[in-house]
Amino acid sequence: MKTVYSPLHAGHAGQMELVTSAIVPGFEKPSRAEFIKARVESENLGPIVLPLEHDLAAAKRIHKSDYIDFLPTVWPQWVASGHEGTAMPFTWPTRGLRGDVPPKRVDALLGYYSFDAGATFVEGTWAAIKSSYDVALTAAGLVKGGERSAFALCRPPGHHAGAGFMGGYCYINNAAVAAQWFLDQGAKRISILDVDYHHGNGTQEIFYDRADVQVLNLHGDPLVEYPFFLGHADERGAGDGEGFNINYPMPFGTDWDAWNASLEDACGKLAAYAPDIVIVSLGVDTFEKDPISQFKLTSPDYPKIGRRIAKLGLPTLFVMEGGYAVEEIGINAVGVLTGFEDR
Ligand code: OKS
Ligand code: ZN
Repeated sequence: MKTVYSPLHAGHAGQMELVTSAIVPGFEKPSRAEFIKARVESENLGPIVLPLEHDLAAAKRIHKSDYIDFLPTVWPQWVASGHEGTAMPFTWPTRGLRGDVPPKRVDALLGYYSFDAGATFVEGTWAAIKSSYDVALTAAGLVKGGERSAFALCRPPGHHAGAGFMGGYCYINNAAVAAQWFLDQGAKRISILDVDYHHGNGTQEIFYDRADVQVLNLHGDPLVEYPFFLGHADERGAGDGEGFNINYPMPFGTDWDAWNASLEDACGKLAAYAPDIVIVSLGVDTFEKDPISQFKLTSPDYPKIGRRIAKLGLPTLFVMEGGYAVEEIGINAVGVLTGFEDR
């Protein structure tokens, strides 16, 4: 299969990250995409192509317009305000505060448009966000054009980004953009299968009341794992979307057998939905050695994921999400893709 990749991701570098009790170098760093790209090459997965540039209309089909317009202004506003370093939010309009009045300072606007401190900006961040969006839409175009599958090597990732907010390393929800784009191109139903370790709260929020996008999410139980405030099993969709959001929260220490049982159930529900296209939010932070995660999948498990998805027999777009064990991220991510190709 073809991989779509942009070198512009690399400008999103050197940012700092707030973790429990410290500020540390970001886990979501450029080497992630470079290790994956190197493995795509060494495994001869297929050609690596650059993205085509797209305007932001497809982003605004699922994101709020003011939120998308804000993103390119962050770094220029940050610098104009006399700041340097990493632009990071620090105040959020939670319960009891006004979430409807945008403040007039960039540091406050960062909080207005986010749910945590995990989506930070440096000079090259907007160009990276835009390139990741272009990568997703270009790969979607390959699938629409008749390819059985394509790999969008997106960085930064997207599944935590909601209609009007960023967070968790995510700004534009690449998988959600692609899903809406397929529908706008004439598809009737899309399934998004999110196998990242973390719940894709943004994807769930965006499609929660809709029947034309089925969202299936396998992840660490939000009672004890990020993003904490969404992803429980009783979240099944609302209104027209009732029954089309399916969550599989799992405990710390989940291994292949237990994880695979969830995947099997999800694939059954996906097949019953009979979508035109499957979008896989491909995170490999389920890996036993992932530095921020608590599942126990091993490298030989990843090709099995790909094989199971291939058995669905549907056009499939893989969109890169998380995974932070950079030494093995290429082996594991590309393992899913070679498994899909049954080799
Ligand atoms: C606190 C930790 C934030 C975890 C973000 C998780 C990102 C991810 N700094 N989502 O799939 O991998
Ligand atoms: Zn993740």
